Amino acid sequence: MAAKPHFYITTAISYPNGAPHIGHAYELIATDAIARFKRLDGFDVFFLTGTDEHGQKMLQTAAKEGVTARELADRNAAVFRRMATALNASNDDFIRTTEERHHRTCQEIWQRMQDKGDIYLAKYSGWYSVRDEAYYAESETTVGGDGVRRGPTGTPVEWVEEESYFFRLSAYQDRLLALYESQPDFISPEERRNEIVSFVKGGLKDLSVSRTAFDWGIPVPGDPKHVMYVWVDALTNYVTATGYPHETPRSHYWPADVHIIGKDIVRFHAVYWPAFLMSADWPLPKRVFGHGFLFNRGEKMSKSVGNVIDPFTLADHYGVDQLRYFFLREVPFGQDGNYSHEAIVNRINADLANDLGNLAQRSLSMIAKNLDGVVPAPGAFTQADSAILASAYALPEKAREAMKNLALHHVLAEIWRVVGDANRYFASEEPWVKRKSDPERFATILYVTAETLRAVGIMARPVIPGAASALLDLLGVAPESRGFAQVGEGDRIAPGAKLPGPAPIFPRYVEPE
Ligand code: ME8
Repeated sequence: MAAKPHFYITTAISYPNGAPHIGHAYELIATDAIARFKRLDGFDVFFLTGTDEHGQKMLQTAAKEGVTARELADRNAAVFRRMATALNASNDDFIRTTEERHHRTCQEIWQRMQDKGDIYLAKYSGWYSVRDEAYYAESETTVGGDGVRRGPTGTPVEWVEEESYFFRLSAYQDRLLALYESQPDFISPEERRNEIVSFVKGGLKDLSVSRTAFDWGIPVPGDPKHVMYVWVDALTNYVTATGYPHETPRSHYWPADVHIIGKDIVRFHAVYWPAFLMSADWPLPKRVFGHGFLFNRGEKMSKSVGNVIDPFTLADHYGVDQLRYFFLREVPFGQDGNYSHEAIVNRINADLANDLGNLAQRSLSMIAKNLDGVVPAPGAFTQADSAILASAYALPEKAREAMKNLALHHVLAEIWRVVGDANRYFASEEPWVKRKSDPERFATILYVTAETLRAVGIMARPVIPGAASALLDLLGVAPESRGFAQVGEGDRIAPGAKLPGPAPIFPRYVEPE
Protein backbone atom coordinates (compact mmCIF):
# COMPACT_ATOMS: atom_id res chain seq x y z
CA MET A 1 0.00 0.00 0.00
CA ALA A 2 1.32 3.43 -0.91
CA ALA A 3 2.13 5.68 2.06
CA LYS A 4 -0.51 8.28 2.75
CA PRO A 5 0.37 11.80 1.63
CA HIS A 6 1.19 13.93 4.66
CA PHE A 7 -0.26 17.24 5.71
CA TYR A 8 1.11 19.51 8.43
CA ILE A 9 -1.09 22.29 9.76
CA THR A 10 -0.58 24.74 12.64
CA THR A 11 -2.40 27.46 14.52
CA ALA A 12 -0.44 30.47 15.74
CA ILE A 13 0.89 29.86 19.23
CA SER A 14 -0.96 32.07 21.70
CA TYR A 15 0.47 34.40 24.33
CA PRO A 16 -0.54 32.92 27.65
CA ASN A 17 -0.50 36.35 29.32
CA GLY A 18 -4.20 35.82 30.01
CA ALA A 19 -6.84 33.15 29.58
CA PRO A 20 -7.90 32.31 26.01
CA HIS A 21 -10.59 34.43 24.37
CA ILE A 22 -12.99 33.67 21.59
CA GLY A 23 -10.49 34.72 18.88
CA HIS A 24 -8.17 31.97 20.09
CA ALA A 25 -11.05 29.51 20.13
CA TYR A 26 -12.07 30.49 16.60
CA GLU A 27 -8.60 29.92 15.19
CA LEU A 28 -8.34 26.55 16.91
CA ILE A 29 -11.78 25.41 15.73
CA ALA A 30 -11.12 26.38 12.12
CA THR A 31 -7.69 24.75 12.09
CA ASP A 32 -9.12 21.64 13.70
CA ALA A 33 -11.85 21.41 11.06
CA ILE A 34 -9.22 21.55 8.29
CA ALA A 35 -7.05 18.95 10.06
CA ARG A 36 -10.02 16.62 10.49
CA PHE A 37 -11.09 17.19 6.89
CA LYS A 38 -7.67 16.14 5.61
CA ARG A 39 -7.57 13.05 7.85
CA LEU A 40 -10.98 11.94 6.58
CA ASP A 41 -9.75 12.57 3.07
CA GLY A 42 -6.92 10.09 3.49
CA PHE A 43 -4.00 12.28 4.58
CA ASP A 44 -1.50 11.54 7.32
CA VAL A 45 -2.02 14.73 9.32
CA PHE A 46 0.08 16.44 11.96
CA PHE A 47 -1.79 19.26 13.68
CA LEU A 48 0.07 21.54 16.08
CA THR A 49 -1.02 24.24 18.49
CA GLY A 50 0.59 25.70 21.62
CA THR A 51 1.73 28.74 23.58
CA ASP A 52 4.28 31.52 22.98
CA GLU A 53 5.68 32.12 26.44
CA HIS A 54 8.70 34.43 26.23
CA GLY A 55 9.01 38.15 25.65
CA GLN A 56 8.38 41.43 27.35
CA LYS A 57 4.60 41.26 27.30
CA MET A 58 4.64 38.10 29.40
CA LEU A 59 7.13 39.69 31.81
CA GLN A 60 5.08 42.85 32.19
CA THR A 61 1.83 41.02 32.85
CA ALA A 62 3.54 38.73 35.34
CA ALA A 63 5.00 41.74 37.18
CA LYS A 64 1.55 43.35 37.35
CA GLU A 65 0.10 40.17 38.82
CA GLY A 66 2.98 39.71 41.24
CA VAL A 67 4.04 36.33 39.87
CA THR A 68 7.01 35.19 37.80
CA ALA A 69 6.71 34.88 34.03
CA ARG A 70 7.15 31.14 34.43
CA GLU A 71 4.24 30.94 36.89
CA LEU A 72 2.04 33.03 34.61
CA ALA A 73 2.92 30.83 31.64
CA ASP A 74 2.32 27.60 33.54
CA ARG A 75 -1.03 28.76 34.79
CA ASN A 76 -2.39 29.98 31.48
CA ALA A 77 -0.80 27.37 29.22
CA ALA A 78 -2.81 24.85 31.24
CA VAL A 79 -5.99 26.77 30.41
CA PHE A 80 -5.13 26.86 26.68
CA ARG A 81 -4.57 23.13 26.79
CA ARG A 82 -7.89 22.65 28.53
CA MET A 83 -9.59 24.76 25.89
CA ALA A 84 -8.30 22.45 23.16
CA THR A 85 -9.95 19.53 24.95
CA ALA A 86 -13.13 21.46 25.66
CA LEU A 87 -13.52 22.41 21.98
CA ASN A 88 -12.85 18.85 20.85
CA ALA A 89 -9.69 19.85 18.98
CA SER A 90 -7.75 16.94 17.53
CA ASN A 91 -4.26 18.47 17.82
CA ASP A 92 -1.47 15.90 17.78
CA ASP A 93 0.84 17.98 19.94
CA PHE A 94 0.80 21.10 22.12
CA ILE A 95 4.07 23.00 22.14
CA ARG A 96 5.26 25.44 24.78
CA THR A 97 8.17 27.63 23.80
CA THR A 98 9.71 27.22 27.26
CA GLU A 99 10.32 23.53 26.56
CA GLU A 100 13.85 22.21 26.22
CA ARG A 101 13.22 20.78 22.74
CA HIS A 102 12.43 24.28 21.54
CA HIS A 103 15.60 25.85 22.92
CA ARG A 104 17.65 23.47 20.87
CA THR A 105 15.89 24.25 17.58
CA CYS A 106 16.06 28.01 18.20
CA GLN A 107 19.78 27.88 18.85
CA GLU A 108 20.21 25.81 15.73
CA ILE A 109 18.32 28.18 13.42
CA TRP A 110 20.19 31.13 14.94
CA GLN A 111 23.54 29.43 14.39
CA ARG A 112 22.67 28.71 10.77
CA MET A 113 21.61 32.31 10.10
CA GLN A 114 24.81 33.49 11.72
CA ASP A 115 26.95 31.07 9.70
CA LYS A 116 25.29 32.47 6.60
CA GLY A 117 26.56 35.93 7.56
CA ASP A 118 23.05 37.27 8.14
CA ILE A 119 23.46 38.22 11.81
CA TYR A 120 25.53 41.16 13.00
CA LEU A 121 25.89 43.20 16.19
CA ALA A 122 24.98 46.90 16.21
CA LYS A 123 23.05 49.40 18.24
CA TYR A 124 19.27 49.53 17.97
CA SER A 125 17.36 52.69 18.58
CA GLY A 126 13.74 52.94 17.63
CA TRP A 127 10.09 52.37 18.55
CA TYR A 128 8.85 49.15 20.09
CA SER A 129 5.32 48.05 20.96
CA VAL A 130 5.31 45.59 23.83
CA ARG A 131 1.65 44.71 23.20
CA ASP A 132 2.45 43.71 19.61
CA GLU A 133 6.02 42.60 20.41
CA ALA A 134 6.92 44.49 17.25
CA TYR A 135 9.35 47.19 16.09
CA TYR A 136 7.92 50.05 14.06
CA ALA A 137 9.55 52.66 11.88
CA GLU A 138 8.93 56.19 13.10
CA SER A 139 6.86 56.82 9.96
CA GLU A 140 4.48 54.04 11.04
CA THR A 141 3.76 55.74 14.37
CA THR A 142 1.54 58.70 15.25
CA VAL A 143 1.10 60.81 18.35
CA GLY A 144 -2.52 61.02 19.45
CA GLY A 145 -4.41 63.78 21.23
CA ASP A 146 -3.46 62.14 24.53
CA GLY A 147 0.22 62.67 23.73
CA VAL A 148 0.82 58.94 23.47
CA ARG A 149 2.75 57.68 20.46
CA ARG A 150 1.19 54.61 18.90
CA GLY A 151 2.08 52.09 16.24
CA PRO A 152 -0.07 51.22 13.19
CA THR A 153 -2.24 48.82 15.22
CA GLY A 154 -3.04 51.47 17.82
CA THR A 155 -0.87 50.08 20.60
CA PRO A 156 1.53 52.39 22.51
CA VAL A 157 5.18 52.30 21.49
CA GLU A 158 8.24 53.08 23.58
CA TRP A 159 11.71 54.27 22.61
CA VAL A 160 14.30 51.51 22.84
CA GLU A 161 18.07 51.97 22.63
CA GLU A 162 20.29 49.01 23.19
CA GLU A 163 23.01 46.87 21.73
CA SER A 164 21.30 44.31 19.56
CA TYR A 165 21.92 41.62 17.01
CA PHE A 166 20.39 42.34 13.65
CA PHE A 167 19.14 40.01 10.96
CA ARG A 168 19.97 41.10 7.41
CA LEU A 169 16.33 41.22 6.30
CA SER A 170 17.13 43.89 3.70
CA ALA A 171 19.05 41.28 1.71
CA TYR A 172 15.91 39.18 1.24
CA GLN A 173 13.60 41.65 -0.48
CA ASP A 174 14.09 40.24 -3.99
CA ARG A 175 13.90 36.62 -2.91
CA LEU A 176 10.69 37.30 -0.99
CA LEU A 177 9.09 39.07 -3.93
CA ALA A 178 10.14 36.19 -6.19
CA LEU A 179 8.52 33.78 -3.73
CA TYR A 180 5.18 35.66 -3.75
CA GLU A 181 5.34 35.81 -7.51
CA SER A 182 6.09 32.14 -8.11
CA GLN A 183 3.72 30.83 -5.41
CA PRO A 184 0.67 33.06 -5.62
CA ASP A 185 -1.10 31.26 -2.78
CA PHE A 186 1.86 31.46 -0.42
CA ILE A 187 -0.19 34.22 1.23
CA SER A 188 -3.96 34.22 1.22
CA PRO A 189 -6.58 35.56 1.13
CA GLU A 190 -5.77 37.86 -1.77
CA GLU A 191 -6.02 41.17 0.12
CA ARG A 192 -3.49 39.99 2.71
CA ARG A 193 -1.18 39.05 -0.11
CA ASN A 194 -1.47 42.48 -1.68
CA GLU A 195 -0.69 44.18 1.64
CA ILE A 196 2.44 42.10 2.09
CA VAL A 197 3.65 42.54 -1.48
CA SER A 198 3.39 46.31 -1.20
CA PHE A 199 5.04 46.29 2.22
CA VAL A 200 8.02 44.34 0.88
CA LYS A 201 8.19 46.43 -2.31
CA GLY A 202 8.46 49.49 -0.06
CA GLY A 203 11.87 48.19 1.07
CA LEU A 204 12.95 46.14 4.06
CA LYS A 205 15.13 47.29 6.93
CA ASP A 206 17.32 44.90 8.88
CA LEU A 207 15.51 43.51 11.88
CA SER A 208 16.64 43.73 15.49
CA VAL A 209 16.57 40.13 16.72
CA SER A 210 17.90 40.23 20.26
CA ARG A 211 17.25 42.05 23.52
CA THR A 212 19.46 42.75 26.53
CA ALA A 213 16.99 44.63 28.73
CA PHE A 214 15.58 41.39 30.22
CA ASP A 215 16.43 37.73 30.24
CA TRP A 216 13.05 36.01 29.78
CA GLY A 217 13.86 34.35 26.49
CA ILE A 218 16.17 32.00 24.70
CA PRO A 219 19.85 32.97 25.05
CA VAL A 220 21.75 33.87 21.90
CA PRO A 221 24.38 31.19 21.20
CA GLY A 222 27.79 32.43 22.37
CA ASP A 223 26.44 35.69 23.85
CA PRO A 224 24.00 34.83 26.62
CA LYS A 225 23.50 38.41 27.82
CA HIS A 226 21.25 38.66 24.77
CA VAL A 227 17.98 36.77 24.47
CA MET A 228 16.42 36.19 21.07
CA TYR A 229 13.65 38.52 19.92
CA VAL A 230 10.44 36.73 20.86
CA TRP A 231 9.27 36.39 17.26
CA VAL A 232 12.43 34.52 16.17
CA ASP A 233 11.74 32.14 19.01
CA ALA A 234 7.97 31.96 18.40
CA LEU A 235 8.05 31.27 14.66
CA THR A 236 10.63 28.54 15.11
CA ASN A 237 8.12 26.48 17.14
CA TYR A 238 6.67 25.14 13.91
CA VAL A 239 9.96 23.45 13.08
CA THR A 240 10.71 22.35 16.64
CA ALA A 241 7.60 20.22 16.91
CA THR A 242 8.67 18.09 13.95
CA GLY A 243 12.24 17.54 15.14
CA TYR A 244 13.54 18.72 11.76
CA PRO A 245 16.38 18.78 10.63
CA HIS A 246 17.12 15.69 12.67
CA GLU A 247 15.61 12.41 11.68
CA THR A 248 12.62 11.81 13.99
CA PRO A 249 9.26 10.08 13.58
CA ARG A 250 7.88 13.51 12.64
CA SER A 251 10.65 15.23 10.74
CA HIS A 252 9.04 14.35 7.41
CA TYR A 253 6.19 16.75 8.20
CA TRP A 254 8.42 19.81 7.73
CA PRO A 255 7.80 22.02 5.73
CA ALA A 256 4.31 22.80 6.97
CA ASP A 257 1.50 22.75 4.43
CA VAL A 258 -0.25 25.69 6.02
CA HIS A 259 0.03 28.07 8.97
CA ILE A 260 -3.41 29.30 10.03
CA ILE A 261 -3.01 32.68 11.74
CA GLY A 262 -4.91 35.90 12.31
CA LYS A 263 -4.63 38.85 9.94
CA ASP A 264 -2.66 40.92 12.47
CA ILE A 265 0.39 38.67 12.31
CA VAL A 266 0.68 38.00 8.59
CA ARG A 267 3.78 40.20 8.29
CA PHE A 268 5.68 38.00 10.75
CA HIS A 269 4.68 34.80 8.96
CA ALA A 270 4.93 35.92 5.37
CA VAL A 271 8.00 38.19 5.54
CA TYR A 272 10.21 37.43 8.53
CA TRP A 273 9.58 33.69 8.71
CA PRO A 274 10.42 32.80 5.09
CA ALA A 275 13.46 35.10 5.27
CA PHE A 276 14.77 33.33 8.39
CA LEU A 277 14.22 29.97 6.73
CA MET A 278 15.90 31.02 3.49
CA SER A 279 18.86 32.17 5.53
CA ALA A 280 18.99 28.87 7.42
CA ASP A 281 18.56 26.91 4.18
CA TRP A 282 15.54 25.13 5.57
CA PRO A 283 12.46 24.54 3.41
CA LEU A 284 9.66 27.12 3.52
CA PRO A 285 6.06 26.47 4.56
CA LYS A 286 3.79 26.14 1.54
CA ARG A 287 1.13 28.50 2.66
CA VAL A 288 0.17 31.18 5.17
CA PHE A 289 -3.53 31.89 5.65
CA GLY A 290 -4.61 35.00 7.56
CA HIS A 291 -8.13 34.59 8.90
CA GLY A 292 -10.26 37.53 9.97
CA PHE A 293 -11.08 38.86 13.41
CA LEU A 294 -14.15 38.12 15.45
CA PHE A 295 -16.12 40.90 17.05
CA ASN A 296 -18.80 40.83 19.67
CA ARG A 297 -21.72 42.64 17.98
CA GLY A 298 -19.27 44.64 15.92
CA GLU A 299 -17.17 45.74 18.89
CA LYS A 300 -13.60 44.80 19.48
CA MET A 301 -13.32 42.55 22.51
CA SER A 302 -11.44 44.19 25.29
CA LYS A 303 -11.18 43.73 29.00
CA SER A 304 -12.00 47.40 29.58
CA VAL A 305 -15.22 47.26 27.50
CA GLY A 306 -16.13 44.15 29.49
CA ASN A 307 -17.29 42.15 26.46
CA VAL A 308 -14.66 39.45 26.54
CA ILE A 309 -16.54 36.17 26.42
CA ASP A 310 -14.89 33.10 27.68
CA PRO A 311 -14.95 30.22 25.17
CA PHE A 312 -15.57 27.67 27.94
CA THR A 313 -18.78 29.44 28.90
CA LEU A 314 -19.95 29.62 25.29
CA ALA A 315 -19.25 25.95 24.64
CA ASP A 316 -21.05 24.96 27.84
CA HIS A 317 -24.00 27.13 27.10
CA TYR A 318 -24.61 26.33 23.42
CA GLY A 319 -22.78 23.03 22.97
CA VAL A 320 -19.37 22.41 21.37
CA ASP A 321 -20.62 21.22 17.98
CA GLN A 322 -23.13 24.07 17.89
CA LEU A 323 -20.40 26.64 18.54
CA ARG A 324 -18.04 25.09 15.99
CA TYR A 325 -20.79 25.01 13.37
CA PHE A 326 -21.82 28.59 14.07
CA PHE A 327 -18.36 30.09 13.64
CA LEU A 328 -17.43 28.16 10.57
CA ARG A 329 -20.78 28.62 8.82
CA GLU A 330 -21.46 32.20 9.77
CA VAL A 331 -18.05 33.76 9.13
CA PRO A 332 -16.63 33.43 5.61
CA PHE A 333 -13.18 32.06 6.36
CA GLY A 334 -10.66 34.85 5.76
CA GLN A 335 -13.08 37.67 6.56
CA ASP A 336 -13.96 39.36 9.83
CA GLY A 337 -17.10 38.18 11.57
CA ASN A 338 -19.52 38.95 14.33
CA TYR A 339 -21.22 36.88 16.88
CA SER A 340 -24.20 37.52 19.06
CA HIS A 341 -26.58 35.39 21.06
CA GLU A 342 -29.35 35.81 18.47
CA ALA A 343 -27.13 34.79 15.56
CA ILE A 344 -25.92 31.68 17.37
CA VAL A 345 -29.42 30.62 18.41
CA ASN A 346 -30.69 31.20 14.91
CA ARG A 347 -28.08 28.89 13.38
CA ILE A 348 -28.63 26.23 16.04
CA ASN A 349 -32.39 26.15 15.63
CA ALA A 350 -32.64 26.59 11.86
CA ASP A 351 -29.73 24.59 10.48
CA LEU A 352 -28.98 22.06 13.19
CA ALA A 353 -32.18 21.34 15.13
CA ASN A 354 -34.66 21.85 12.27
CA ASP A 355 -32.95 20.97 9.04
CA LEU A 356 -30.61 18.19 10.08
CA GLY A 357 -31.90 17.08 13.49
CA ASN A 358 -35.57 16.83 12.54
CA LEU A 359 -34.94 15.03 9.30
CA ALA A 360 -32.86 12.42 11.10
CA GLN A 361 -35.36 12.11 13.91
CA ARG A 362 -38.41 11.81 11.65
CA SER A 363 -36.95 9.32 9.20
CA LEU A 364 -35.26 7.15 11.81
CA SER A 365 -38.43 7.08 13.94
CA MET A 366 -40.40 5.80 10.95
CA ILE A 367 -37.86 3.01 10.47
CA ALA A 368 -38.03 2.20 14.18
CA LYS A 369 -41.82 2.23 14.42
CA ASN A 370 -42.88 0.73 11.13
CA LEU A 371 -40.00 -1.47 10.08
CA ASP A 372 -38.86 -2.87 13.44
CA GLY A 373 -35.77 -0.66 13.26
CA VAL A 374 -34.42 -2.65 10.32
CA VAL A 375 -33.00 -0.88 7.24
CA PRO A 376 -35.41 -1.72 4.41
CA ALA A 377 -34.40 -3.01 0.98
CA PRO A 378 -35.11 -0.26 -1.53
CA GLY A 379 -37.17 -0.83 -4.68
CA ALA A 380 -36.23 0.64 -8.08
CA PHE A 381 -35.06 4.27 -7.75
CA THR A 382 -37.14 7.06 -9.23
CA GLN A 383 -35.60 10.14 -10.71
CA ALA A 384 -36.09 11.98 -7.42
CA ASP A 385 -34.29 9.23 -5.51
CA SER A 386 -31.36 9.19 -7.90
CA ALA A 387 -31.11 12.98 -7.91
CA ILE A 388 -30.80 13.35 -4.14
CA LEU A 389 -28.33 10.48 -3.92
CA ALA A 390 -26.26 11.94 -6.73
CA SER A 391 -25.99 15.29 -4.96
CA ALA A 392 -25.05 13.56 -1.70
CA TYR A 393 -22.35 11.52 -3.46
CA ALA A 394 -21.00 14.64 -5.19
CA LEU A 395 -20.20 16.22 -1.82
CA PRO A 396 -16.59 15.01 -1.42
CA GLU A 397 -15.60 16.50 -4.78
CA LYS A 398 -17.38 19.78 -4.09
CA ALA A 399 -15.90 19.99 -0.61
CA ARG A 400 -12.37 19.30 -1.87
CA GLU A 401 -12.78 22.05 -4.43
CA ALA A 402 -13.87 24.54 -1.76
CA MET A 403 -11.02 23.43 0.50
CA LYS A 404 -8.44 24.42 -2.09
CA ASN A 405 -9.16 27.95 -0.87
CA LEU A 406 -9.78 26.78 2.70
CA ALA A 407 -13.36 28.00 2.22
CA LEU A 408 -14.85 26.16 5.18
CA HIS A 409 -18.05 28.18 4.90
CA HIS A 410 -18.51 26.93 1.34
CA VAL A 411 -17.95 23.34 2.41
CA LEU A 412 -20.74 23.75 4.96
CA ALA A 413 -23.00 25.53 2.48
CA GLU A 414 -22.64 22.58 0.07
CA ILE A 415 -23.46 20.05 2.77
CA TRP A 416 -26.46 22.03 4.00
CA ARG A 417 -27.69 22.46 0.45
CA VAL A 418 -28.01 18.69 0.33
CA VAL A 419 -29.71 18.71 3.76
CA GLY A 420 -32.20 21.25 2.38
CA ASP A 421 -32.81 19.16 -0.75
CA ALA A 422 -33.27 16.06 1.40
CA ASN A 423 -35.91 17.86 3.46
CA ARG A 424 -37.78 18.90 0.32
CA TYR A 425 -37.48 15.36 -1.04
CA PHE A 426 -38.87 13.92 2.19
CA ALA A 427 -41.74 16.40 2.31
CA SER A 428 -42.77 15.91 -1.30
CA GLU A 429 -42.49 12.11 -1.23
CA GLU A 430 -44.81 12.01 1.81
CA PRO A 431 -43.68 8.72 3.33
CA TRP A 432 -46.37 9.02 6.03
CA VAL A 433 -48.98 8.68 3.26
CA LYS A 434 -47.13 5.92 1.38
CA ARG A 435 -46.75 3.82 4.52
CA LYS A 436 -50.21 2.34 3.94
CA SER A 437 -50.83 3.06 0.26
CA ASP A 438 -47.48 1.92 -1.16
CA PRO A 439 -45.23 0.06 1.33
CA GLU A 440 -42.51 -0.57 -1.23
CA ARG A 441 -42.24 3.12 -2.03
CA PHE A 442 -42.32 3.88 1.71
CA ALA A 443 -39.29 1.59 2.18
CA THR A 444 -37.43 3.18 -0.71
CA ILE A 445 -37.99 6.75 0.51
CA LEU A 446 -36.70 5.87 3.96
CA TYR A 447 -33.75 4.04 2.51
CA VAL A 448 -32.80 6.96 0.30
CA THR A 449 -33.19 9.42 3.17
CA ALA A 450 -31.03 7.30 5.48
CA GLU A 451 -28.39 6.93 2.78
CA THR A 452 -28.37 10.70 2.17
CA LEU A 453 -27.97 11.26 5.92
CA ARG A 454 -25.04 8.86 5.91
CA ALA A 455 -23.22 10.98 3.33
CA VAL A 456 -24.10 14.17 5.20
CA GLY A 457 -22.96 12.68 8.51
CA ILE A 458 -19.57 11.73 7.11
CA MET A 459 -19.04 15.06 5.38
CA ALA A 460 -20.03 17.06 8.48
CA ARG A 461 -17.58 15.23 10.73
CA PRO A 462 -14.78 17.82 10.46
CA VAL A 463 -17.01 20.56 11.81
CA ILE A 464 -19.43 18.78 14.17
CA PRO A 465 -17.44 15.70 15.17
CA GLY A 466 -19.60 14.75 18.16
CA ALA A 467 -23.04 15.05 16.60
CA ALA A 468 -21.91 13.57 13.27
CA SER A 469 -20.58 10.48 15.04
CA ALA A 470 -23.85 10.17 16.96
CA LEU A 471 -25.78 10.36 13.68
CA LEU A 472 -23.56 7.73 12.04
CA ASP A 473 -24.08 5.49 15.09
CA LEU A 474 -27.84 5.80 14.65
CA LEU A 475 -27.44 4.82 10.99
CA GLY A 476 -25.36 1.78 11.95
CA VAL A 477 -22.28 2.97 10.02
CA ALA A 478 -19.18 1.09 11.18
CA PRO A 479 -16.46 3.31 12.71
CA GLU A 480 -13.95 2.28 10.02
CA SER A 481 -16.37 3.25 7.23
CA ARG A 482 -16.64 6.94 8.00
CA GLY A 483 -14.08 8.49 5.64
CA PHE A 484 -14.79 10.56 2.52
CA ALA A 485 -13.84 7.57 0.37
CA GLN A 486 -16.93 5.81 1.73
CA VAL A 487 -19.30 8.51 0.47
CA GLY A 488 -20.68 6.79 -2.60
CA GLU A 489 -22.65 3.87 -3.93
CA GLY A 490 -20.02 1.27 -3.07
CA ASP A 491 -20.53 1.70 0.67
CA ARG A 492 -24.29 2.09 0.80
CA ILE A 493 -26.13 1.20 3.97
CA ALA A 494 -26.82 -2.55 3.91
CA PRO A 495 -30.53 -3.46 3.89
CA GLY A 496 -31.41 -5.76 6.76
CA ALA A 497 -29.20 -4.05 9.32
CA LYS A 498 -30.84 -3.47 12.68
CA LEU A 499 -30.50 0.13 13.82
CA PRO A 500 -30.11 1.18 17.45
CA GLY A 501 -33.23 3.38 17.34
CA PRO A 502 -33.62 7.15 16.99
CA ALA A 503 -32.26 9.64 19.50
CA PRO A 504 -32.18 13.43 19.16
CA ILE A 505 -28.84 14.71 17.87
CA PHE A 506 -29.52 18.45 18.01
CA PRO A 507 -32.05 19.68 20.56
CA ARG A 508 -33.60 23.08 19.91
CA TYR A 509 -32.08 25.93 21.87
CA VAL A 510 -34.65 27.14 24.38
CA GLU A 511 -34.06 30.37 26.30
CA PRO A 512 -33.39 29.59 29.95
CA GLU A 513 -36.18 30.82 32.28
O1 ME8 B 1 -0.12 36.86 18.13
N1 ME8 B 1 -10.39 37.19 16.34
O2 ME8 B 1 -0.50 35.56 19.99
P1 ME8 B 1 -1.97 36.05 20.39
C1 ME8 B 1 -9.74 36.22 15.67
N2 ME8 B 1 1.97 34.80 20.10
N3 ME8 B 1 -8.46 35.88 15.92
C2 ME8 B 1 -7.81 36.54 16.87
C3 ME8 B 1 -8.42 37.57 17.62
C4 ME8 B 1 -9.79 37.89 17.31
N4 ME8 B 1 -10.48 38.82 17.96
N5 ME8 B 1 -7.50 38.04 18.49
C5 ME8 B 1 -6.36 37.32 18.29
C6 ME8 B 1 0.25 36.06 18.97
N6 ME8 B 1 -6.54 36.42 17.31
C7 ME8 B 1 1.64 35.44 18.87
C8 ME8 B 1 1.65 34.47 17.71
S1 ME8 B 1 2.82 32.60 16.18
C9 ME8 B 1 4.38 32.10 15.88
C10 ME8 B 1 2.95 33.75 17.50
C11 ME8 B 1 -5.54 35.47 16.79
O3 ME8 B 1 -2.29 35.27 21.62
C12 ME8 B 1 -4.25 36.14 16.37
O4 ME8 B 1 -4.41 36.73 15.12
O5 ME8 B 1 -2.04 37.52 20.44
C13 ME8 B 1 -3.29 34.98 16.39
O6 ME8 B 1 -3.33 34.26 15.17
C14 ME8 B 1 -3.81 34.13 17.53
O7 ME8 B 1 -5.14 34.57 17.81
C15 ME8 B 1 -2.96 34.23 18.78
O8 ME8 B 1 -2.89 35.58 19.18
